[in-house]
Amino acid sequence: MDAYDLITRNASEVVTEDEVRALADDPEGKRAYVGYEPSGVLHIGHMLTANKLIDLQAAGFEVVVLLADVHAYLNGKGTFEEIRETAERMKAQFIAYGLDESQTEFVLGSEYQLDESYVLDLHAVELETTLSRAERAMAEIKSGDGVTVAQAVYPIMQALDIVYLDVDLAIGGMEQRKVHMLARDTLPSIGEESPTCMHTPLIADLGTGIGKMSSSEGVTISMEDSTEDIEDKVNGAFCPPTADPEPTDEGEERENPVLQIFEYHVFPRFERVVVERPEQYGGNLDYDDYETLEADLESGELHPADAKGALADYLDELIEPGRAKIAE
Ligand code: IYR
Repeated sequence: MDAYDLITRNASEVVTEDEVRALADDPEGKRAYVGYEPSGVLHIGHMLTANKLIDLQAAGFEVVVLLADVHAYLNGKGTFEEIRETAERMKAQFIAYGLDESQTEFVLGSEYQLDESYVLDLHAVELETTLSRAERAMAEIKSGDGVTVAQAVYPIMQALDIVYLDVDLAIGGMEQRKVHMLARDTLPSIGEESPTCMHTPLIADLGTGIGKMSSSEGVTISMEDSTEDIEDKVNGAFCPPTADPEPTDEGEERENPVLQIFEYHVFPRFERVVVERPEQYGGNLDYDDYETLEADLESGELHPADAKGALADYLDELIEPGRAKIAE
């Protein structure tokens, strides 16, 4: 796979393609980052952007993980002390998941976000940003009802992080896209370049395939899950024999979360995927790419129950090192 294909594989959106191509042409020394509000336990959404960071490391990028303690505080996630403690636990789980410690720079937001120059730049960008734009940027990120002033400051700080961490590429799930668009539009007003961004897909709710999987509602998978928890959750997942399920009777769009997890979590991390089956049901199936597995599910060659069994095993393998860290 060439560098551009590796850097952009499984991305939902690249802003812009030309800018990412320029980075891919000479990735050595280029810096990419993802920011996370610290939470005690990694869930499958964190793992998805982490997969992209692992791709970027393989392509030669330097990777920065921002443990966004001030952002979590502004979003009502607890006291500063609680959030900082959580950040340490989160870092250990990222390393257990596969981010190479010697190649990853972990930064706590409060290390630089309280500096005078940062705060003055923050106020300069505040002058250029309407409240309604900040509110729209936060729609998919904010917690709780209503929007606080703190939550309006949040996306502006996120934009400034790109400048202060000196990164060439900002990564986030699709829910971060409006914050990044705000950054592209407003950073030039303080003499900075519009940042290059890339967004990873959101996985649908495991049980229904509707909407996005969330840690606050529905079924999610996290590093805290036992092997049995993962088996139960995956066995209960929505998995029709197609990658493109019909909408519900109410017209809600649906995805196949089992296939999504194979595509975005399993194939990027394993060279081959073996679906074990007894000889009497045709014996094992062996895949080295996602597309063939999808085609087999659609044709009926691969039964959803067998696909789920294999998915639970591979997810368990991905989660095990983090689970062991949490238990320490
Ligand atoms: N908004 C992110 C957290 C975050 C991301 C970045 I990139 C930052 O520079 C700061 C915070 C979230 O929703 O978790």
